[in-house]
Order: sequence, then C-alpha cells, then structure tokens
Amino acid sequence: MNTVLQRPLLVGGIGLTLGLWGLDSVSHSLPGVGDLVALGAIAAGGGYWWYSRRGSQAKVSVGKIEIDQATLDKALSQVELVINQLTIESPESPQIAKLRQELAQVQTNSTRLDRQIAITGGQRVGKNSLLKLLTTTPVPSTAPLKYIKIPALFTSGAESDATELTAKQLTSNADLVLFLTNGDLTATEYRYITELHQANQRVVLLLNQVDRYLPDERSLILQKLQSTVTGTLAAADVVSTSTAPTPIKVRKIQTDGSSLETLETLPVDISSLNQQLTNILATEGEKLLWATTYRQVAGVQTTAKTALNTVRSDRALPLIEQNQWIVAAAAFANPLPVLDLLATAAVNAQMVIDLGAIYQQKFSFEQAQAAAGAMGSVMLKLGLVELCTQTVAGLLKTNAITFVAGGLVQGLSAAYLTRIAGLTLVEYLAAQDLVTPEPTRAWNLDLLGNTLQKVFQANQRVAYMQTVVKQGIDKLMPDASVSVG
Ligand SMILES: Nc1nc2c(ncn2[C@@H]2O[C@H](COP(=O)(O)OP(=O)(O)OP(=O)(O)O)[C@@H](O)[C@H]2O)c(=O)[nH]1
Ligand SMILES: [Mg+2]
Repeated sequence: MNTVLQRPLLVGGIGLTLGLWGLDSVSHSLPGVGDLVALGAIAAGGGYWWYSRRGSQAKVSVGKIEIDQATLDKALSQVELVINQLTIESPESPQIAKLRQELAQVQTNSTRLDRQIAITGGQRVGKNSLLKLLTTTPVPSTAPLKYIKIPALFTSGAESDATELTAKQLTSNADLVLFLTNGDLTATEYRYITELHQANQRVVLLLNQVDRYLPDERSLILQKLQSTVTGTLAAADVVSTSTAPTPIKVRKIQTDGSSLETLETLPVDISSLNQQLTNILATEGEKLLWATTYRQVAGVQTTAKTALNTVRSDRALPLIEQNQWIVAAAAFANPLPVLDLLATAAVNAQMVIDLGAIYQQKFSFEQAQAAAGAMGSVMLKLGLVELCTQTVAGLLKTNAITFVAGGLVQGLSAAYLTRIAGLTLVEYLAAQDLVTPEPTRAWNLDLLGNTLQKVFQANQRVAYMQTVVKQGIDKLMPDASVSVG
C-alpha cells in the first residue's frame, strides 16, 4: 500500500512546492507528461526562485574602512582563497581563468604611477569647463595626473540608468573624485556623495559657478555646504570655484550723480581647488591608490564568490530535493500527530551536515541539531507550520475530494517546510565569509532565524497552489473521486 502511494505522493509534494515557487505554467502540463519528465520539470521549476537569486548572494560589501597596505594584502589573499577554492570545487569552470586574469590586472594597476581623477556631477554644473582648466594649467604634482570625464549624473530619460551605471564604473576606478554642484545639495546629490564615501572613495566637493552669487553670499553658501556634508567630508574638502564666469551687469555711480552700466566678468578661479588637490596628492598619494585597488579587489571577490556559490548551490539543490521527498514520504506514511513534530521532521540534522559539507563547513551532529532545532522553533514561532498545513488542507477541501488519505496534508507540508529549511541554510552558508574549513563554527541563530523568515516570505505564493494541488491529487490518488468545483 505504501509503495503504491509513495511515488504519486512525491509528485504531489513536488507539485505543491512548485506551485509555491510560482511556476504555474509548468504545472499545467503535469498530467500530460510522464512522471520522469514531470519530475525533472518540477525540479527545475522548484529551483526557479533560488536560481534567479543565486547571483545576488555574494555581494561583498565595501564599508568605509581605513585602507592600508595590510588591509589590501588581506583582501588580496582572500580573493586568492576564493579562486583556489573554486578551482578545487569546479576545476572546469571557465570563470577561473577570467578571474585570475582580472586579479593580475588589478595587481598591475596597483603599481601604476599616475593618479586618476574623476570629474563628476549633475548636468551643466561645469564639468567640461573644469576639465579644460585643469588640463591647460596643470596642478603641481609629482605623479602624472589623468582626468576622467564622467557623463552627467541625475539625468532623466531613456538612457539615464545606463549612463548612471557607466558613470559609477568609471568613477569607481578613479583615485579621487571631484564632485561639482552649483548650490546647496539636493537629496540625490547628497546620497551620491555619501555612497562614494562609503565605498572608500576620496571626494572633493566643488561649489562651482560662485560668480553667480553676490560676494557676501558666497562664503555663506560655502559654509552651508560644508555643514551639510559634515561627517562625510572635511570642511577643507569643500571648495568654491568659478570655472567659466559669465559677464554681469555692474552699475557705477559717476561723480556727477549719473549711473553707468557696464558688463564685467569675474576672473576664472579654481585656486582653492588647486591648493587642496596639491595637498591631497602630496600627502595621500599612496593611500588613494590603495583604496582604488581595494575597490577593484572587492569587485573580483564579488565575482569569484558568486561563481563559487553558484557551483555550491547547484550541488545543494538536488540534495534538498532528495531530503524533501524522504521527509514527505515519511510524514505521509506516518502522519505526525502534532505540529511541532512536523517542524522537527522538516529540518533534520543530517541535511544540515550535508549542506554544510557542500559549503566546506564541518558541523558536528550536535551543532547540526542546534541549527535544526532553531529553525524548527522559528517555524513554529512564526506560525509557518500552521499556515502551511492550513493552506494545504484548505486547498484540498476546495478541490472537493471525497476522500483525503491520512497524512496527505502532513506529507505535502513536510515537503514544503523541508525546502524552506534547505534554502535557508543555503542562503545562510553562502553569506558566510570564506575561511579555511574549521572543525567548529558557532551558528548565528538570530541570523539563521531572520534568513528563514526572509526565505519563507520570498517563497509564499499561495495563489499558485490551487491548480497545482488539484493536479497533484490526480497523480496522488488517481482512484479518488474528485469533483472540480
Ligand atoms: N556663471 C558661470 N557659468 C558657468 C561656470 N561654469 C560653467 N558655466 C556655464 O555652465 C554651462 C555648462 O558648462 P559645462 O562646463 O559645459 O558644464 P558640464 O557640466 O560639462 O555640462 P554637461 O556636460 O552638459 O552636463 C555653460 O554655459 C558654462 O558657460 C561658472 O563657473 N560660472
Ligand atoms: Mg560636459
């Protein structure tokens, strides 16, 4: 009896999971295809959400830290570790050669003599005029200076996103950023500057076109700007400039009392900028290059870790699926009387150990049990077990099945919860820093719980369950009389 029911149950279980993942187009074809094909399709579909997310898991955050030679060396050895690990786990990966080449390029860049300065800001702030001035009257510096003109930021229109991306990439490779504005900062400008700072980018803020303000306004508006960016930029890094002053009308009262209007043009003035640039280049020349190299290393690290996580998740998915069906079959054959047992069954310690092994983390049985227990209790605390069983039971009811096999609800629920637990572990483990395998590693149970909640929310597509449960039942209990209402 059990063996007869088990296989259809598996299909039902998978079908449900598939529905939860939101691929209902695949499930429509379920009754029409052979079990094997269906299983394959479902396996692929079940992983859809996960696959679509894999690439985003490895973002290496570049928080604001003081970059020195030691920090840089450490970052470099970490990338090497990741690339070596990728080579061990997936020797055929075409990414390896590319990553090594990128890393070599970064290392070559790190010894260059020039300093690259990006000129950026919104539209018509004076970027071109500044570039012209800086190239015609060079800033004194021992290092050759190279200026990078960045397309105007904060534009609207069809290409603005692409432009912004190009701008960000170009800027990220610069050692120093000159950000131009011509008044107080907009919220968008402020955010942009803060992000640059967070990414360890050295920024000098230019209040350009100051000739357009009255002389006594100029210092006020500069002070205002300096206070706006307090905590992000030092006051000395906010300077005022006039890169292309326009003629202004000046009225002069003559000795005879009559007035005479003349057009006057204030002189071009980038002296404060020149001074600050000279100063920065003389005192921070080496540091600027370290920071750029660090950002580039972090970029390679992100790509490498994403590649490694992809290899690992490709191994983890079949393992989760296997567990899912084992647990589903067991729950179906032996319906668990209480809900907490269902949660416990769904998260078994062996799955934790097996997934840990894929992510090069050795867990003792006790450690695995601790993680499994934590996930089970989060499932209970959040009411996921009830939510899941109720949804399944509700769907079975609306399908007006005259006979529901005992354990069906439990089996379908257990499969779903196992999947949630498996994906949670994968997400958690993928986010860990890559270290050489250690025998013991403490779980961050809060993080594990939060990850579980996040994974559950991302995989809750109840609307799709309806059709799938119906079709799953056809497979599961072909003899049951079902009236589809
Ligand atoms: N009054 C005044 N006008 C300026 C100043 N700098 C630039 N301008 C004027 O602002 C306009 C834009 O100058 P550009 O140097 O082309 O500015 P840009 O940032 O390269 O402009 P886009 O590339 O179009 O975003 C021109 O009309 C300039 O004459 C300045 O210091 N004072
Ligand atoms: Mg321009």
